[in-house]
Amino acid sequence: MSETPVSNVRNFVILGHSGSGKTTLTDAVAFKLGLNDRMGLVANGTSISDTTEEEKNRKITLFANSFTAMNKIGEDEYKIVFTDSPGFMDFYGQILGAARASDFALITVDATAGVQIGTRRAWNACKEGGLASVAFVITGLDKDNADFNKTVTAIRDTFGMNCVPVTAPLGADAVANILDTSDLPAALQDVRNSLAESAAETDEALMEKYFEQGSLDPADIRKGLTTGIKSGNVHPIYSTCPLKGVGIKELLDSLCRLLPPPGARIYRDSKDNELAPDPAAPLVAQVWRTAVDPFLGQLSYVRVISGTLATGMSVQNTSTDTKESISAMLYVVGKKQTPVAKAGPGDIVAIPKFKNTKTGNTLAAVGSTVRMPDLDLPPPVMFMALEAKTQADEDKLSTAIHRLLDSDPTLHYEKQAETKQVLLKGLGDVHLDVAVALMKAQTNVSVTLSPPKVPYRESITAKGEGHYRHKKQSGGAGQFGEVYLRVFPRREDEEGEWFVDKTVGGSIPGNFIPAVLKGVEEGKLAGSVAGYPVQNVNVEVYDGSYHPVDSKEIAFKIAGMRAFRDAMSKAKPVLLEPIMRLKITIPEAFMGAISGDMPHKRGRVLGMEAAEGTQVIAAEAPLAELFKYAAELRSITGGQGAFTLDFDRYDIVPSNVAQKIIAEAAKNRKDEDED
Ligand SMILES: Nc1nc2c(ncn2[C@@H]2O[C@H](COP(=O)(O)OP(=O)(O)OP(=O)(O)O)[C@@H](O)[C@H]2O)c(=O)[nH]1
Ligand SMILES: [Mg+2]
Repeated sequence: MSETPVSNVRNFVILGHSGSGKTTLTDAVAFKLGLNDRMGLVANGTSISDTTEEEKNRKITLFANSFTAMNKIGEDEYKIVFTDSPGFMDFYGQILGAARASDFALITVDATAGVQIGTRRAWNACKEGGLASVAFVITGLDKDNADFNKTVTAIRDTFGMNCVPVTAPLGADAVANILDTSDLPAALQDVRNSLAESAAETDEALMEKYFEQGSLDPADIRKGLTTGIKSGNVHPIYSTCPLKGVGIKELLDSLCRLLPPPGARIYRDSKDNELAPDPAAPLVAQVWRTAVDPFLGQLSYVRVISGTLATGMSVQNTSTDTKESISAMLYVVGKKQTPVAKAGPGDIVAIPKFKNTKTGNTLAAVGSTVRMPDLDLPPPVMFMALEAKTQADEDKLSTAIHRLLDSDPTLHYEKQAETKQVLLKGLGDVHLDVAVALMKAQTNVSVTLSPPKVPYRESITAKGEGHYRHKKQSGGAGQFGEVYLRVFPRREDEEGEWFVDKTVGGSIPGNFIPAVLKGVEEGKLAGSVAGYPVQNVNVEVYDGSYHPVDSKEIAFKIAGMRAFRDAMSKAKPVLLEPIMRLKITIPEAFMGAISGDMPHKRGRVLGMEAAEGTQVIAAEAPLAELFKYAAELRSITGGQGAFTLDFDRYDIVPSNVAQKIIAEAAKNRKDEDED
């Protein structure tokens, strides 16, 4: 591929609701630009973007893929760098990575479905990700019930009147470029007028001209639109039928003419310094996705922001402060890999075999300390307990998990000390299912997922006194220790020691107090209601007795533990459970269903707020009821809902629920004893 000046590079990401035709558009663009001989199709598994088994089986995109090809317009050559992204919320991490790597976004809108929640989410991802230039692509215009005008109206109603069609359907199988078509049908004249108006609004001189002439010529309209698109004040709308390849060349040519090259989007480093899109500047590039290729192993997708990457050079990973070498750079199209010698601003290349580089890391010139801001990834909302199927799987589990986590920073892994379980956390049930499938494919490790145990706690609601006298006479040396103590509730924010020695007159000699403390600590860990750790208690040891010969540490430890358990049982003990805060974003129509569902989860709605056509419900509910919420929300809303989950506090488990947990714990203890 010839070297293209940065001003002729167009780098965009395709975002949108799931099933709105992003991948079909990607395939149509790739085919039009000559990346393959036949157009790939999602439906029959030949798409150039949905290439993994997981994607082919599910017929949805799970990973963002970038492609590079040339577009010729007359004598001019443009380099098109385009990235397909998933629509499914579980893979939002991929969407954010792709948005970071792109200069502008195309948001697909299906001509039969109109603006959907994924459309708004894509818009928000652009706003939050610093992508000012956004265009809409209407897809599926060949479908029954497709309605171009209605879809344009929906886009304008939602995202503003400055969304204006630049191409429009012309009969069944053609698209007209509104600016360039000389004999525009009367029905599209109005559309052209609104284009002229939008262009005029971007510049005072143009506005004056527009008022004087009553219109603007195409060159002026183009100039105005480019200014407006760059600043995010104008959003072009394109018409396409990706499946039939209609409107694709018109789209591409218009993107080359109207949309901004690298540099219009201003990238700043973590210290807020602007980075110049200059191939001669010091290198700054960011890894926005890590894949595991079956043949090449780890493959890092890198966007060059400033400077030039070249095969063979060394770079500094300024995030991990290590050096890496660029052994090769590739353009990947399905199984086909084309080596690339140089990559400049706006380019995206896949680099194999990095040693210490993960998604989000910055690559810079050796000796540099420049870092790009981290990706602002969503916290996990779905937790499952993970278990290796066999010992052989267990042995390789840690490798498998590391490989997985390195490639997907929205996946998390946690060894829960309290429940002794290993938790896999992610953005939804499909996310975790795919992770399990990837572990099998990448490392041949089989695991099962099951609902995790809840890390319950125990506490007390009243004062209680406890006593234990430990006396053991076995042959020669005996054991003796006696402890009196009281427990009382401790506030979450209380300061000062929770364990206090209030004995007087040496009833328990000072050197045995640490042993009593150890016993109480063990008692706290072991719990008294259902075997869960005790929190928020104060303990005062106030009396006891000892024996000059038989008293020893072990005796006071046992006495401390038993006295604590005795006191707990008299202090109205309770079981505590984690309460989570939810922020649920849904279309208005599901308000009733979602808020009505909360009481069934022992939860409650705390508030509601309208936000750009969607509703945000703030609620709280116990963690125990939320393990399947990602899947439930999807089934209630048909995939139109999203939520976040944050730990809020521990709260008392209602007694009817607690009974069951206590009975379950007693049964488990019995089973363990019998084993
Ligand atoms: N009739 C018709 N069908 C289309 C068109 N574009 C896409 N489709 C079909 O719609 C379905 C979904 O298309 P995709 O391209 O996979 O949609 P996507 O946005 O990539 O979906 P996700 O990756 O799941 O987010 C496929 O079966 C396509 O064949 C179109 O222009 N016309
Ligand atoms: Mg797709």
